[in-house]
Amino acid sequence: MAVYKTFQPQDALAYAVAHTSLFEGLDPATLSCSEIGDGNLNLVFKVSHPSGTSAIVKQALPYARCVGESWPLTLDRARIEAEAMLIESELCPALVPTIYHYDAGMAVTIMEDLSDHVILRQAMVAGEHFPRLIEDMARFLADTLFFTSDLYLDQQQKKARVAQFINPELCKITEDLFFLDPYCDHERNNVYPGFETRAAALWHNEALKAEVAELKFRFLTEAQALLHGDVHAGSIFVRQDSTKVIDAEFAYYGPMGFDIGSFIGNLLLNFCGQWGLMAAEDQRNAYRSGLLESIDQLWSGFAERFSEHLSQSTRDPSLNTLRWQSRLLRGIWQDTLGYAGCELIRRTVGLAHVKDLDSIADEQRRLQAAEQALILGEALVLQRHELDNMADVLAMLVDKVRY
Ligand code: SR1
Ligand code: MG
Repeated sequence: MAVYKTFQPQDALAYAVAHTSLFEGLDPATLSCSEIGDGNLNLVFKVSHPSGTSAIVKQALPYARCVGESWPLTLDRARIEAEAMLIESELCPALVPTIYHYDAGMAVTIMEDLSDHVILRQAMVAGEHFPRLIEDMARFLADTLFFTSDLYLDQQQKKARVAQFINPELCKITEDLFFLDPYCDHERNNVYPGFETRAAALWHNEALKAEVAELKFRFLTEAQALLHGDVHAGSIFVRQDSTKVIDAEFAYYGPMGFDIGSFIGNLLLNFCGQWGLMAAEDQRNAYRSGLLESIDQLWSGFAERFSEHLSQSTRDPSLNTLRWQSRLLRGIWQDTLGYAGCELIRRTVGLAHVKDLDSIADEQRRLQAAEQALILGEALVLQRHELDNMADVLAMLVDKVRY
């Protein structure tokens, strides 16, 4: 196994030339490479030739990039990411970038360059719409969650997979950032000036903290399926006719509703952010209605496809009972709402913010949008057992949110 060293652009270029056939026959002097990463954890290099041939070289750093060397982080996340993406691409080949090569020792993955796509977060901040996104994400979630679970895998194979994806350090980040920090006066928190009193109200909301404890315990203990583990709007590339899910380094065996809820939470963060992002009221209302329709379609698309898998592909005869399967789906629904609520809260007052709120120029509007995110987050966590269907959720939402 190669000995790890942190890449400079010239190292990434030489590595891509040596480990893929993409640049064969091209003069290396005509290739260029630059570091283009703006994520929280890794280095991302783009190697390209003027003819258009290109690749991404992603390398994990031995620490969290957004904090620095004071936050050491395992390089094993590069292996986990590549192996999870390989499983996802077997299940949903069109929805994951092609992996050309990976090397656990160097913590490097070389993959398809998606420069003809844009990051969903940027596009949604700009109020753009992608017609394939919701159907593609419903499929990605239903297929990856069903086919990596005990519903489909042989029980020995499932247990080997759980071991393969033991991911303690990345899980610890989620356990802390989602379920601990926002509910106490943690030094990692990032609270807008003028929002301190509102944020502090979370620390003393005992009913909310009890529900968050329940959701955290499920995150810690429910090895239902191989999760992507970080399905936020920065982990999805979009084009009008294509969707690609990237960045699976948080993958582990956890509760299915975590992935679905993370994605819905990000649609709702954009919904809240549009209060301060889109100035024209009519246009804003139409865009926000579209987002709510998308959330509705996402859940119904997921539930329909997952139910088809349940009825057609459940392999364990003891799990093949309609009565229990509808109970399972009900549990996934309640988890989905709860984790969506946690995502709204942690992105508003925790360490890792989102541009949907942060880029609102008008300070008062930004605080109002943040307030909406907290109100919705709290309601989803607290009311997830009473909200029976998406119509109930949307009615609650319209009631609580400022138009
Ligand atoms: C220190 S990592 C902060 C966040 O970035 C990742 O994408 C995850 O969402 C994590 O919570
Ligand atoms: Mg990421």
